[in-house]
Amino acid sequence: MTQPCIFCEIAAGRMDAEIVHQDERVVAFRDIHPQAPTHVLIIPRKHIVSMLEIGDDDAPLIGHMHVTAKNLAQTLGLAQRGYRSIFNCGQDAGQTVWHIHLHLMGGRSMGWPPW
Ligand code: D5M
Repeated sequence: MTQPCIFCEIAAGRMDAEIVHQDERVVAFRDIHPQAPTHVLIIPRKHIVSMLEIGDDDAPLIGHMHVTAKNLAQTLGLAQRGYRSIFNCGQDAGQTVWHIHLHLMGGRSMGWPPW
């Protein structure tokens, strides 16, 4: 039997997560392995395996994820110094969970490029 998608389980409320925002299209919760003082994942309720799978119809959803990141950056106190938002797509980018998620990170200075 195939394993259920853990992010679908969180979105459905069947798996615990520290949720910081949810609406009809997205859920945002704290990353269990934070890479910054504030590290939140914003996921769509719709199961999309990777950013390679999005289509034109998903453009409003992806836009809503970015607006949600901006709103959360403001409410979580990241607006003044800034934040980073990242989609990891595929193996070389380090994607490990196969349900798209926008990382929102802030609370420390970050380097570039991200090796
Ligand atoms: O990032 C996947 C991220 O997902 C990684 O930073 C850990 C996080 N993660 C994995 N499982 C959970 C649960 N159950 N709650 C919260 N955060 C989780 P990627 O871009 O795929 O490398």
